[in-house]
Amino acid sequence: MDTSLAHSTQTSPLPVRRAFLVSLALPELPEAAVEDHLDELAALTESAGPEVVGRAVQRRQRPTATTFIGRGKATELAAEAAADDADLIIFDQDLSPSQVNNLEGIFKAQVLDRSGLILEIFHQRARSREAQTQVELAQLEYLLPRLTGRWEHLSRQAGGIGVRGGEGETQLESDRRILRDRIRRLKKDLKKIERTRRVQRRGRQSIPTVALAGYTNAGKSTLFNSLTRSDAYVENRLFATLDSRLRRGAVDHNKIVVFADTVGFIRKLPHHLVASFRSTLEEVADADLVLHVVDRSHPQWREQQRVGEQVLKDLGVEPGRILTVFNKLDRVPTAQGNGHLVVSALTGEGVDRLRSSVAERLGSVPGFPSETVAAG
Ligand SMILES: Nc1nc2c(ncn2[C@@H]2O[C@H](COP(=O)(O)OP(=O)(O)OP(=O)(O)O)[C@@H](O)[C@H]2O)c(=O)[nH]1
Ligand SMILES: [Mg+2]
Repeated sequence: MDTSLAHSTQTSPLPVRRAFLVSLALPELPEAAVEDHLDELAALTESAGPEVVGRAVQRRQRPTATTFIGRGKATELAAEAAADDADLIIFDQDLSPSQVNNLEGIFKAQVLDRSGLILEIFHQRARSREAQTQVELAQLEYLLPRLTGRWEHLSRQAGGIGVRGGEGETQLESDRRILRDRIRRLKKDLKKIERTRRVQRRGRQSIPTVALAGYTNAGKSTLFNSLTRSDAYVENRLFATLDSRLRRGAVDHNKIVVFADTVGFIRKLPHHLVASFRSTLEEVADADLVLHVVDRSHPQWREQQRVGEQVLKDLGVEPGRILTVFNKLDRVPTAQGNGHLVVSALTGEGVDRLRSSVAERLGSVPGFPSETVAAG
């Protein structure tokens, strides 16, 4: 079975995968929230490449241990998905390895859960060595408990290092050992990368850092470009940015700061990813000021703002270091800022006022320098 989810390109004419989305709605979740979350799952799916051809919701008191949504419902949805010609079934919740196995048996198609999908997107987007190492680590940690006899060629994939241990070590045991060795190696590599990053951070200690953080697709990179007059990658897809990117910019009276563009947040970010992206997220945790960018035009902006606030809290960023910025005001011109800063990163409206607010907030940071920075 081909498991690649990436968009087919001219050089590799793979057909676009056809995805059928399934969500289990527990009684406490309101109807509207279920649909909103499925909308987000659809956006995630399309960000990974596949086309969404159908979606279904199952309401239950609680999931079942074997098939998550119940065997009867699974059988019914398998027929629906087959009628839609779906070759990929994506669940909005996380599944246990045995649930995935059982569901693949019923659907006769690849089954992916929410964490698996997000990991796939990160895998596609990772460019720098740091991001690639972080994503591979998260993927392997996710894969380890899911190894069943199905991944029989792992030792060959690992390039022959997978010589079986001793007499009687099964293929599965040797595969697990290969994974564990690789995980150990990646963790060591990451430690090294983290150390380098810390040294670099210490080197620029005299210049305050302003990190842009917030929900994925909120417009962080667009705002970063506007603030630093640069050209970071912007795209209307989830998780366009994985690497933090640093650049100097002037905020007021030629006072300069380092702006940091960072990876986006999302509801229920897989914990393996959070753990392995620690060094990237340290850019946010250590910043003198965090601009929490919220897409005010998004129907779920309130929930996205809450998620952002929670992640920032988990990272140890105190409210006193956060400046909330409502973005995309060009799309909701009547929206009220309620005391927050409102901008349009796209048109540049409000960005000058934002610069002054940043300068004001940083006024008390020791050594806030006043240097001339070349424009352009
Ligand atoms: N209308 C409008 N669109 C905007 C604005 N700011 C950003 N966008 C669009 O929103 C989409 C996402 O922008 P990005 O800057 O890539 O968002 P991001 O927060 O960096 O996203 P990730 O890196 O994926 O987390 C792009 O299509 C932008 O053009 C804005 O002020 N108004
Ligand atoms: Mg971005």
